[in-house]
Amino acid sequence: MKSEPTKIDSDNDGIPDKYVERTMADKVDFTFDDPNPLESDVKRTALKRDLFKVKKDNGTSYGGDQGWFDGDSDDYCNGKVSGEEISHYGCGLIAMCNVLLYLGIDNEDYRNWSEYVDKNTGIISKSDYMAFVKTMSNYFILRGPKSFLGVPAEFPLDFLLPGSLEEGFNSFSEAYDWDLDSEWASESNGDDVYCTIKSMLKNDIPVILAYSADVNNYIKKASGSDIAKKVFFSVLKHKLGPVAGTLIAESVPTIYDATHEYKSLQLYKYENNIFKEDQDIDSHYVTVTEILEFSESIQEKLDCGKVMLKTSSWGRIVYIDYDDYKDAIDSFTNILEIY
Ligand SMILES: [Ca+2]
Ligand SMILES: [Ca+2]
Repeated sequence: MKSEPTKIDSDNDGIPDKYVERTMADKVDFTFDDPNPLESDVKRTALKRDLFKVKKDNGTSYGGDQGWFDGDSDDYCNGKVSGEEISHYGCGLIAMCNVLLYLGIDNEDYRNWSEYVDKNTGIISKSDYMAFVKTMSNYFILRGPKSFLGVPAEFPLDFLLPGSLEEGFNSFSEAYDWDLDSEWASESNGDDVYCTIKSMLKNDIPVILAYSADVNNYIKKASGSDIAKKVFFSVLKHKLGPVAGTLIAESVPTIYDATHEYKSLQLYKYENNIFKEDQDIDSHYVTVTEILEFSESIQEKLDCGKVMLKTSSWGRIVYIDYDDYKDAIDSFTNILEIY
């Protein structure tokens, strides 16, 4: 293969053979010369169509934004939760609404409600999006403290506190005959989780990704206390009987390594042709829409890791360096596999 002067991107990796600022600024993904014009430096695995946009008064957002619910006087979750609480803790619900609305764009079988994304434009209005969130909030049950709406849903003792996200999704799937199942992915193998994200995107299903540092730190602390043991024991005894209950309750404090401090996760934005640090998160759900794998020379140019996950968070595009995420995977920091 020879670099063709008439073709601006010989290897089709989104990086022009020779970048010309005057004519190409708005037309190419990366605004520099391709360091390897005949060899792909970017591998993308993306949804068939990009995530839908939500039309607001001033422009559009990338998926939904929990911030819209701040100051909203409506009640959510069967009247138990305020709009303000959705704005603080509603990221899991928003991520689920993003997935449900996306699935229904091209497949009417997955569209069992009145609000949906316009198939031609890939746009939904903000008022329709918010009405959809209100309806869905009644199906994704809150358990325990209200903040659990906004944090990863699987507990180490998940038979006591089943995660409402996968429960909600599975009950929809069953009610509407969708033939889809969901469960939280492997807790120990970052490579498996990566393959799962990839195969879901190839199957055109957005991925709900959860990250939790502060919940882990909290439980680590609480699980070592006498009160926590008493509570765990009494619940387990009630569920399982005294013998099995005691055995499991005793093992709870060992699930958490007392010396391990769970850290927050750095998010990145792509701006002026480089990845820059954005906010970092302690506990959050985002919607993954694309995987970007970069060659070494591109990682240097863009100042990023080998694998960057493109996600929707607060209605914006932000990226996660998968190497940062991979090491943190456990019961709370996990992805919702839908298959
Ligand atoms: Ca190229
Ligand atoms: Ca190239």
